[in-house]
Amino acid sequence: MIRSERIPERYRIPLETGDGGDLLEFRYSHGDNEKRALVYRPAAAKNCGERKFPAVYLFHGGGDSEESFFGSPAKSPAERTPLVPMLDRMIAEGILAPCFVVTPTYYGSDPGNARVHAGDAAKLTGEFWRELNSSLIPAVDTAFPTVRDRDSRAAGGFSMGAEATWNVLAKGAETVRYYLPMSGDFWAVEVKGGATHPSETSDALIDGIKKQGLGPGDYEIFAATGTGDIAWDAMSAMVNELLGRRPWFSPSEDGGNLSWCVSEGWHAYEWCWDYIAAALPRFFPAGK
Ligand code: FER
Repeated sequence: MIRSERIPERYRIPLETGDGGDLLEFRYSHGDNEKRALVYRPAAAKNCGERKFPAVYLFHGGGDSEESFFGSPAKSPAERTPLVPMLDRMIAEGILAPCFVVTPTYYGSDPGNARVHAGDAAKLTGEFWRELNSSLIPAVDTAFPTVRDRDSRAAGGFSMGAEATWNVLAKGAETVRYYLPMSGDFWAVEVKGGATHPSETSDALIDGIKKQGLGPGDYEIFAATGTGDIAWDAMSAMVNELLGRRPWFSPSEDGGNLSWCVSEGWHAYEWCWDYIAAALPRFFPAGK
């Protein structure tokens, strides 16, 4: 177990305009849906010649939107979340490799679009890996200088976005090596099945991994939540079960593929900054 640490206050302070990355609006199609995502482009990716960068995909929580992780690009940096300043500073300080961070939505773009959550959103989070792999990743790789390789991609999410993340690993992991589920378990068996059916939930994840022909060296997970989080019971039961499922999962402390990071936090993006700051440099250390 890794004890989560709060981000330093300086990570919340925007860099001087022009020194950091940009927050861009990005449009792509998925079937009949015209979709919108936000994209953080690291400063190093402007006029970068042939250089290519890793990409991190982050999925929002139930009822939220593609703007939940970053805030609106229409607002001033001071009115947004700390995520852009934090990424800028971690990259500038040589902690994190310059990388793109993409925040899509698993909700459709139709006008009557209901932002359902919890059990109703699980139909969407269970399927989003298809859109990620067939539409979003190809669109990002076409529009931006990203490395076209699963070793240079991470997928993570908060709450129902964590549910979407576990589904990418279980069903569509050919595109992604690194996983960052935050405050959410895998609802393969039922809602909060990590608590009610930890063994069957773990079986579903491992069966999915096996079906894809992947081995334990092909994926790495940084799972995180807080002891005061509504996902604590379900996620801790599930992760503790997974930690004993050798060889498919084993603790990173033993050189394995699963890190379990615990804070004192609750169910809010405010605690995700800490988890993201801890996880991303493990996936994409500076100088790699
Ligand atoms: C969880 C606890 C809560 C979880 C999701 C939620 C996927 C989401 C609740 C909501 O959208 O209202 O363990 O895991």
